[in-house]
Amino acid sequence: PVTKKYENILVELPKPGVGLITLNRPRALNALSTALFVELNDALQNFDNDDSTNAIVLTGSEKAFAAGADIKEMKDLSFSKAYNTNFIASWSSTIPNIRKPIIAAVNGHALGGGCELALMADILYCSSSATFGQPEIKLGIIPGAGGSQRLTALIGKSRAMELILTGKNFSGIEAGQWGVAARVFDSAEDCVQGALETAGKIAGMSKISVRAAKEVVNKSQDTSLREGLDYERKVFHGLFGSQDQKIGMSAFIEKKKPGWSNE
Ligand code: CO8
Repeated sequence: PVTKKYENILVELPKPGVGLITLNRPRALNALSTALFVELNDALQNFDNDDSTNAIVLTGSEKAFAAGADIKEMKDLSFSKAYNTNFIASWSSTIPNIRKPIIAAVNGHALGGGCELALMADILYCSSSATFGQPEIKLGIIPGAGGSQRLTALIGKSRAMELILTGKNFSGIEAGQWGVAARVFDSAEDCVQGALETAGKIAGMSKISVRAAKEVVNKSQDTSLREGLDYERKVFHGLFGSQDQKIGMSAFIEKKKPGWSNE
């Protein structure tokens, strides 16, 4: 079942079509241990394979979304072990391959790997009191799960350099101003509710067009404009082979609510 019991995360189905994953290692401020990531990836893959789920919300607690990779676990790691086991790669390669939309609802600390995890989501919501940052430099390392790439693409080189070279944090309000967060809420509760509402709206769309939309927007992140436009048009053409295109357009003309077939 998608809502199986885990040690470090909670998994729920709070409304039709919406999966909710709550990081739940409160004593370590949701530090991302290997065990936590194995569970998170398992839960995400289960939702991705589940016919009744169409969108996923990922959140933490009011105090911490996640305070980074588990420093206690990394402290004695050697270069050869990190290199030979490709440390972090398997943790952070699952999320970008999840095909259903993931909305991160970020409250409290989202630091290091926690910030990077939030940046892997498709839509990021936060509360004004959230604290983002890439403090790795203070530990003698650098971001290792996309912070130097995704954050730089979002906020520009100069701001990203300043943050990554000094390890200073940025606020939820700045995240909104800089385009890191799509929406900024006054409280943690509103943030999670807002994310669930948006996920509910997405869950009411055709699964096929939701998948296609996520795929083409993501394509824009690592391709040229020309290739991206060609890709978008191919996928757009392909959707005229779906039943849901006929259902959606007929429902509009007949002024009815579409009853998607997801085919
Ligand atoms: N790892 C392990 N334990 C942690 C971590 C962490 N990242 N963060 C907090 N904890 C633990 C503390 O050790 C403490 O445990 P204990 O009670 O046993 O001493 C408990 O959580 C509570 O923490 P604090 O007492 O420090 O709580 P405060 O409210 O005083 O401070 C802070 C909160 C500011 C968030 C502080 O805990 C802090 O600075 N944490 C570390 C933040 C950090 O440096 N994060 C980056 C880690 S490196 C990293 O993420 C590399 C990225 C690799 C990619 C990851 C894959 C996605």
